[in-house]
Amino acid sequence: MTEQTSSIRSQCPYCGVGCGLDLQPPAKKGAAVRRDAEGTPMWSARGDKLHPSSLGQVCIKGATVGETLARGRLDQPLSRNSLNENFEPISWDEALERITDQIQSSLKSKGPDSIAMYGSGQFHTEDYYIAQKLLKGAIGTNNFDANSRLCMSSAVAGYTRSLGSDGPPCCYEDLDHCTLAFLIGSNIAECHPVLFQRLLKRKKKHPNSVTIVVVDPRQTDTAKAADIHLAVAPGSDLALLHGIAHLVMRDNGQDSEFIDNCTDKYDSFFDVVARWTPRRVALYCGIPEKRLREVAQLFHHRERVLSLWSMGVNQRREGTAVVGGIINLHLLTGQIGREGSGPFSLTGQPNAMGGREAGGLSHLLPGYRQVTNAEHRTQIEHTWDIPKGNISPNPGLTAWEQVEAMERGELDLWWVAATNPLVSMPDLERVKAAVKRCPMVVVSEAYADTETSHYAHLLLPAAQWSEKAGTMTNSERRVTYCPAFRQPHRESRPDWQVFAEIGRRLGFEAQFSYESAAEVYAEFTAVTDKQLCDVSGLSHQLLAREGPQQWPFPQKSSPSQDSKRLYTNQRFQTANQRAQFCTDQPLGLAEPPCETYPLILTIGRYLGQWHTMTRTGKVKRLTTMHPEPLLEIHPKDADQFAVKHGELAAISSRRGQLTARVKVTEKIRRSTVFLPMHWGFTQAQACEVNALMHEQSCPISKQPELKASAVIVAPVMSVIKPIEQEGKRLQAVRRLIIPALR
Ligand SMILES: Nc1nc2c(c(=O)[nH]1)N[C@H]1C(S)=C(S)[C@@H](COP(=O)(O)OP(=O)(O)OC[C@H]3O[C@@H](n4cnc5c(=O)[nH]c(N)nc54)[C@H](O)[C@@H]3O)O[C@H]1N2
Ligand SMILES: Nc1nc2c(c(=O)[nH]1)N[C@H]1C(S)=C(S)[C@@H](COP(=O)(O)OP(=O)(O)OC[C@H]3O[C@@H](n4cnc5c(=O)[nH]c(N)nc54)[C@H](O)[C@@H]3O)O[C@H]1N2
Ligand code: SF4
Ligand SMILES: [Mo]
Repeated sequence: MTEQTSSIRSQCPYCGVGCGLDLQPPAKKGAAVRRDAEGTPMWSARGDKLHPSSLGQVCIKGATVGETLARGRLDQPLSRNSLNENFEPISWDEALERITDQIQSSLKSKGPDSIAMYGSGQFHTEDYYIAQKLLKGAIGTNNFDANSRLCMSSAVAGYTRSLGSDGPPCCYEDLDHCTLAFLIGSNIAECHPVLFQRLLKRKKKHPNSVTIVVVDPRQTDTAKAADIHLAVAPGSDLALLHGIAHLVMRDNGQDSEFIDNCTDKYDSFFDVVARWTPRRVALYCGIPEKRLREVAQLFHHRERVLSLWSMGVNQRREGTAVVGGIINLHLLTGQIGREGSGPFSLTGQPNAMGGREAGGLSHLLPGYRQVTNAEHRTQIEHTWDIPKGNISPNPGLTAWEQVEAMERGELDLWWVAATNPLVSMPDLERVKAAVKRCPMVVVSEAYADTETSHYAHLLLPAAQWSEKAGTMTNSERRVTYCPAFRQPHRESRPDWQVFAEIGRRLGFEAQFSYESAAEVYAEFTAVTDKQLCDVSGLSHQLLAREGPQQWPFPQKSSPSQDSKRLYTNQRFQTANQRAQFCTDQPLGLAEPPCETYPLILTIGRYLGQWHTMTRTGKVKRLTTMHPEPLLEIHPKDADQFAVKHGELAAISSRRGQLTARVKVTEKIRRSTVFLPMHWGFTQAQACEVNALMHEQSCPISKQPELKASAVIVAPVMSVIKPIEQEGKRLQAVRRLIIPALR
């Protein structure tokens, strides 16, 4: 393609709000060419006023995306035989032949389950669709999983258990109509900023129109805007939700008609909740009973309750149960499928939603189908024109199970694409040891020198967003067409094209011959026909012409149709169309605090950084905003553990230790400490937080508890330099850690 010279519209490639961007080419008639820090002509971004999800708004990450696109990229395929050697350039043809040979020999010697791919919510839907078709259809293993396993899988499992299917029922407009916004385990001020601004604007204009409740162990910027902040103990949310239900029932606030007509298992739910009396809940969660009662009153009396959640809920070993606890409250009060109300998961990545639709987890097939369902497998085998029985009936390895399989020496080929697991997976030392056992690790990456590249044998340069056409679905089920408007960097190629080429080389010529991403999308949309996530009426052409559309969007739909909310008829996706109450008992944390590790470390995000910093780490404005990771600790804990504001502390868990600078703050509850996730081992300010975290996960969603592990904090003996000069010194300083308490 040639570089576009006029402005174009696309979806922001960062968070799941999925804002519309209006992108301007480097040079406009008569104006100077804009350049990035390396002097490369640079596109600039502003909010797209016509995008219905964001109405012209953007945050600082979206606004600076143009600065990240060309810098520090991976130029060409690189290869080496062992991790001790340096990489050598290799042609695409040789690289693809190497992968094909490995697949064929593994198929012969160990079978299809010795091959696995780990993809990403930052794929376009087209990349996702071809990736899982390659693994599940051509290779014959369901070992395709994505980083959504670390992110949204508890929401997926929770919706499915309660409502019969995945699919967030709400839309952003509900933020303008709700009278109670109940935010639990979500820091939208930093992580979904455009939605936060929308809510805040309304609150400022009509302070009495909406009450905001925030449940978070930290007083985040989100919590600062709340009418009530419940600073719960980490891992106590399910008891809190049961406690709210208990009080609503005690006051006769349940919607009996809705419960009778539209739900099952209310009696068992009643039995579980009956035990969670207000005093017991207040003690368990570490909050004042009065506050709990106030929140229950709001749930009872407010007409339109909107619950919003993200990682504080999903990343828990009882994540699915907590999601069930949230949905329970909406079933109890009949608050679902109506304007301004419902349970609404905020998706993390820009296209994790599209991934779920395209079969992008190891238990899924396209169109919200399941690999364990024989009818679903037959339908997909028919579409793909592959022999009956080719798709395995067993769920494939999830993200962490892929690591365990490498540990046992069972994987021959691990293909990582559009994710950086050597930063983002739990228990990193274990991950490193496991990956070293895998004979062939392929990493498809847009940028050079990511942490995961250090563990690769083969590096494939990926054309990224802006360089390839595709679609993405945001948190409110809205699909946006993202056109290619820049030349792919050097030898980089779109991920889907690479996956399709492997499919053809494996002998599936007809199944993987596509002229364009539009053709891939057409095949995908057709298989969603009559499914809940029906997008069979969409195409690249329609989206480019009519703009972003929400699903369901069946064939012959009109772009002006109303797909704002699911379940408006109060019929659900279960076999008897009734929603199910969940009856789980709270379990608490997998690794509770103890005498040796008396504090709970929680990990989250900063407003100006994105995950492992491969993109946002290249923007000066953003790195200036957050020069280094800071350990947040309550003054009384700082005192007890003898660490001081501005100095370095050693943080240790059962799995490892690291150092970080201390920020003493009353904005975190006692016995909880916080670190950001962003700084991997290649960063000057390296802080490998996930070396401390454990892998214990929810048995239903298989999502690891990335939000909590037990740690101890101790001072570090060293000369403290000002932050700017510190740089790589942090690493040297590690050796000086005094692990014991003063
Ligand atoms: N700036 C920025 N924005 C992002 C991202 C980014 O990297 N940077 N990433 C995107 C992605 S993929 C995701 S998944 C989302 C994540 O979005 P969020 O989930 O909002 O972000 P986190 O900071 O991971 O965690 C949210 C909050 O959970 C709280 N928490 C910890 N433990 C508990 C608990 O036991 N109970 C409760 N109730 N709360 C708890 C933490 O204190 C934290 O404030 O953000 C998206 N947006
Ligand atoms: N302790 C703890 N751990 C966490 C979390 C937490 O809250 N706490 N959050 C978890 C969550 S929710 C998430 S989503 C993960 C995120 O963790 P990751 O997915 O590991 O983080 P990213 O930095 O977004 O990685 C995406 C990679 O894809 C590359 N890339 C960008 N575009 C393309 C493309 O088009 N093609 C290819 N092939 N590559 C591309 C980027 O350069 C980058 O290296 O972290 C998880 N880990
Ligand atoms: S809120 Fe999310 S989608 Fe919107 S501009 Fe910011 S990062 Fe992009
Ligand atoms: Mo995420």
